[in-house]
Amino acid sequence: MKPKRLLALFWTLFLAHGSLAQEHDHHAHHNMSVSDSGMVMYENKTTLPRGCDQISEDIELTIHAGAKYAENTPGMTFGMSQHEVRAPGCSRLTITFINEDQVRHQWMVHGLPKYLYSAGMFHLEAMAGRQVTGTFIVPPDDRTYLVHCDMAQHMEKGMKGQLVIGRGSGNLWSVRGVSDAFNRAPYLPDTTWPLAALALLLVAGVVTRLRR
Ligand SMILES: [Cu+2]
Repeated sequence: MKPKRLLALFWTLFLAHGSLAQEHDHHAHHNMSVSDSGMVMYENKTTLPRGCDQISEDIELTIHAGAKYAENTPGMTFGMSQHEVRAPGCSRLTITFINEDQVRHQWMVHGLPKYLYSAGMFHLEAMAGRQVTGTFIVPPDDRTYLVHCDMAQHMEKGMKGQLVIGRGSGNLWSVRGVSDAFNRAPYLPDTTWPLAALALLLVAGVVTRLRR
C-alpha cells in the first residue's frame, strides 16, 4: 500500500474511533436510553432533589398524543389526552407516553434543576405508533413547568402543556383547556373593559341628551 493511502486509512480509523467515543460520551452525559420505540432522556428514579427528604408520592400516568386529540379544537393539528399534569412536590412521576400518530412526538419538561437534570429537562420521545415510559422526581417548590413536543411546529399546533407542582407558579399561556390562546397584556386590570363600556354608555347618554 502506498504511504498516502496508508495515512488515509489511519485517519479514517482514527476519526471513526473518535466519533464512536464521542457518541458514547454523549449517551452517558444525557443519561439516555434508546429503543425501537423511542427514547428516554434524563431519567431519574432514585436521586432526591434538594429539599426533599423522601419521595412524597409515586404517581403513574399515561398520556396519549395524536391528531385525534385536536379534532375538536379549530386551528390545532395535534394534541394530548391531557395538557396539564398536577403533582405534589418531591413526587416521583412515571409517565407512559403513547404516540397514536404516524409521526414522532415528544413529552418534554423544561426548567428542572440542572444539578440533577443536566439540561434542565426530562424528555420522552415516542416513534410513530409506539410508546415509551420514563421516570423522574420533581423538586419540592410550588412551580409550573412547561411541557411540550419540540418537533417543528408541534407546540404551536397544539402540543403545549404544563406540569403544576404543588400550587404552581401561575398558568402558562395557551395551554389547551387551561388558559387563553394569547398572552393577556398584564398591565390592563380585569376592570378595564367594563369601565370602558361604562364610559361609552355615559358618552352616548350625554350625546342623546344634547340632541334633544
Ligand atoms: Cu409532536
